[in-house]
Amino acid sequence: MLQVEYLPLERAADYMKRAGPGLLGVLGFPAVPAGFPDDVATACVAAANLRPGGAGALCEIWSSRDPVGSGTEGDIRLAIAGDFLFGVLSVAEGDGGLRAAAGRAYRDIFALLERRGFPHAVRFWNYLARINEEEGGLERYRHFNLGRGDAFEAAGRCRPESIPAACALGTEAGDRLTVYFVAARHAAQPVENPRQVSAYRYPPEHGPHSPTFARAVVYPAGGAEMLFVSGTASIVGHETVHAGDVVAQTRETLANLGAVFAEANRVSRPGAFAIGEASFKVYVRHPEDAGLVRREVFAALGPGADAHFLRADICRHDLLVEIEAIAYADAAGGGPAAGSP
Ligand code: 3EB
Repeated sequence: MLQVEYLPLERAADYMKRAGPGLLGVLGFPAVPAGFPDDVATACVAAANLRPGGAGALCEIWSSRDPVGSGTEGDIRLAIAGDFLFGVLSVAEGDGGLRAAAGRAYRDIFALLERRGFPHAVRFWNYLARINEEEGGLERYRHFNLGRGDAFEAAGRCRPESIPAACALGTEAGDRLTVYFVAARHAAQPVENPRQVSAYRYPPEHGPHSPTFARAVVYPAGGAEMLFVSGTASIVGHETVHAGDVVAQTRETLANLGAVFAEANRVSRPGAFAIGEASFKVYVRHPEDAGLVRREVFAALGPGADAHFLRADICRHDLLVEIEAIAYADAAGGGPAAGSP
């Protein structure tokens, strides 16, 4: 079993001490606390924390109650615990450009997963600079899709049942491609959204290679399943809806999340995943929209929702907001208690 916690920087260092040897990885938006042990996989992602009234970073901390082994292979920092392999890679794009960098990154990751015996990709997070800028007549997100697609095809990973959950966001600085991921020993169950065309079947108007991700993935770990929900946006069918209206986009996104949770419960078991008990990262394109987005999110998910807000570019220029989620199955005992590593 994996746990994830989202904490402001000033609380993350404390949490890290309590997590002790069970720590797998730490992501900092945009910074991680000093003093992490060397064997913990970390990366900083240039996305500002939109916590109201507070500057400071948001830290995403992955831990496990299972014994953790860690290592480095090439550009990949990895940690293994129980059924799961957690990995982080952050590379300069280099002269070959984004398509080549994405292709290399994913080929290296897939080779690692096969070698280490965790062949099932569950969830990828992708962060790249200037995601909506054009290079050579093609948007950089679309270059990224080409490179990622090259690697999925080379690895024979394009069957719908082996496509992982994912997100792809634009960062504020640098020319680095940062990818972190969860892979597993056993196959996961992909979940699609009946309100949306599967992303891997988007028509060519959205780019020369469709994005390789499932709307969500359920990892079937006995009575302790986890649900990884991909970045979810204001898309119905395959088209953006409510261009220019951040409130309507947020509501549509929440409706899509509701549909994904319903579908996850249909493919696993009734009531397994409760949206109100999930954890969320909310990406907002324009920082001045953060207040409106917060209001909609807490109105829909409840005032106590575990939702964290970051400034990032979304992978279509007309999308203003994107939300991802993680949930634990509501098994006997209710999953891990908040704050206990
Ligand atoms: C969408 O639904 C919005 O390229 O990995 C969401 C989640 C989006 C993942 C990806 C893109 C990705 O198409 C964008």
